[in-house]
Amino acid sequence: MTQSPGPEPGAAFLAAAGEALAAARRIVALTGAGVSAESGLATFRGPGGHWRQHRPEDLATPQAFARDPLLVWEWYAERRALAAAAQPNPAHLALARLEQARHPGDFTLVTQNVDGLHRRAGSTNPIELHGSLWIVRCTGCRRERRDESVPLAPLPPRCSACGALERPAIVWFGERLPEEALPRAFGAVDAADLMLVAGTSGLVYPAAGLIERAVARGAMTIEVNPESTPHSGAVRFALRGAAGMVLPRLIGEP
Ligand code: BV8
Ligand code: ZN
Repeated sequence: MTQSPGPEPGAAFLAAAGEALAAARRIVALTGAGVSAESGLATFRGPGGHWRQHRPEDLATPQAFARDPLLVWEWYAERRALAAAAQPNPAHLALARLEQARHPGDFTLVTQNVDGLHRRAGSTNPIELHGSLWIVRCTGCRRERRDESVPLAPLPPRCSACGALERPAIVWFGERLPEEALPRAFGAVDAADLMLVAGTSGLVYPAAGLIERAVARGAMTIEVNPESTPHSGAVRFALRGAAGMVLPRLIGEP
């Protein structure tokens, strides 16, 4: 266990983590809501986070949607509007540049975020474990379509093919992750010699299990977070700081 002592990682500690990153052959990165915080989007569990104002079971479960689809859609419509107005920040851009500097296949980005900011920053093929704000799925015929309109109208949307209610293609609590996403993510962790974890509390499973797997395999692990998490004691480098500040420096940008 190695941790930076202060509120920001010391230069030597950051440089050592940067050297480990530069020396890695295959990298997997896992991100959470914290990497979008500097774009102005709320996290879930922190101060001002979504779960400080709403109970997850009222908004992010299939039961909540069955009970009150309009309420759930209004919450997602608001988040779509905020995400559309937000811009990728230096953390997103650093991860996109890290991918560009590597051979295809030697870098995999796995995200729990649904806001689409990694793609907008230039990451080509992020594994979106919890789905996307920009895809809607029919609850009847299961057809999925990309819809980036803001505002989305009318609410709640209905399927033009079968007339059933559409829902956000987001993974709610108690739901299975998208087929392929989890095996792809675990495959990337198993192939990686370094895992970079940024902006996640590491509390939600199975995503958090990816961190545990990398640690168990003995991979080099770097966590970037202003706060400590349940994984901070297990990773090799726990870098305390904002992702938008730490990630660009970690990849060697001034
Ligand atoms: C399933 C919907 C099975 C979305 C979300 C094992 C143990 C215990 C429980 C479980 C377990 N396995 C499964 C469970 C149950 C449950 C779970 O994990 N519960 C936990 C909370 C106890 N998991 C599930 O239900 C999953 N499904 O297991 O299905 C199954 C099998 C067969 C058949 C059917 C089913 C589904 C999980 C998906 C949940 N969906 N929300 C939405 O609208 O977005 S979870 C929600 O949390 C978000 O999606 C988010 O992506 C995710 C993770 O949160 P974070 O991204 O980490 O955000 P958080 O606010 O927590 O933390 C932010 C961090 O950023 C903080 O650490 C902060 O310090 C840091 N930060 C702040 N600023 C910055 C920063 N870092 C860097 N820079 C900054 N500037
Ligand atoms: Zn349909």
